[in-house]
Amino acid sequence: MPRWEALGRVIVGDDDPSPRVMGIVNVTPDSFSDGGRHGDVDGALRHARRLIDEGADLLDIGGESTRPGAAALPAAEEAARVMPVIEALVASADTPLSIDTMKPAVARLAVAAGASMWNDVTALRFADESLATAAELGRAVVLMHMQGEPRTMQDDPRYDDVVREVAVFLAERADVALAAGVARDYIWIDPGIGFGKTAAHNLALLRGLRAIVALGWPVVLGASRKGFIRALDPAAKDAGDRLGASLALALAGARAGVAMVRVHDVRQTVQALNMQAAIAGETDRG
Ligand code: HH2
Repeated sequence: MPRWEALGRVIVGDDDPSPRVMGIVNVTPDSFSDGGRHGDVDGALRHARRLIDEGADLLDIGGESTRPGAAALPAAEEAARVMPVIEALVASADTPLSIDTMKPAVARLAVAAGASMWNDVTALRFADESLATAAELGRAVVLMHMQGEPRTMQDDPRYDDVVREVAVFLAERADVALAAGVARDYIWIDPGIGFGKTAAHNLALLRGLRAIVALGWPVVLGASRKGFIRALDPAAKDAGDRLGASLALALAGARAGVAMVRVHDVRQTVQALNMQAAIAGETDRG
């Protein structure tokens, strides 16, 4: 297993088998109710600080929604949303930051301001210069699987064997990143729950998660509040109603050996992971 430290914290490579918790901070106009750009930045900062207090090991800052049907956003506008938040957090907190963007220009600005990780849902396929930029930036990079593109990915996703196809894709993208000059210790993979997948595909991937972990790269699992939870609980129309399933998903990820879970509900996730670890006797935290 690789080893990765960010801002002096060991994120991968220590003895703790529990996954690290990545808290989600969305800086999109509709993500904080007070509206307006300034309100968004203040709201995002308040939210980020709360997630740090709740025990987030890393924060994932995103300015572009990847929800099915979401409109594309120019890089300058995306940067204008996320950069004030990143700059303020770098100046005031010592929690490592990840930039959730598919655009190399935004990743470049975020890393220059102090971000430790580039989380790219396109696995460095969005722009011709993505691979070279990741190598040049010399930071951790998350390579996520997605079938199709965000606008249309949920139209009719198809696989013969979703676990095998996602594993082959991720192994290939990790090799491509290595060949482009990204350091071995910086490569992360992510099965991309909900990205061009039906509920059955997502469940098959969760069942087969050990095969993704067995590829040997640290795995991020992002399943928190995802839409497929409605396949089990159609009444959970509101994403905030999906906490129970989100915790079950994080615990399943931990049992399969993922290195990080990307979640909205940091406090509850930390509590659930600590309890599972205490029961397993992995920790004296209990
Ligand atoms: N999911 C979303 C965004 N970024 N990154 C990784 N690595 N893995 C994921 O599963 C992942 C991700 C989903 O984004 P969106 O639907 O915009 O909502 P939110 O950011 O609130 O999760």
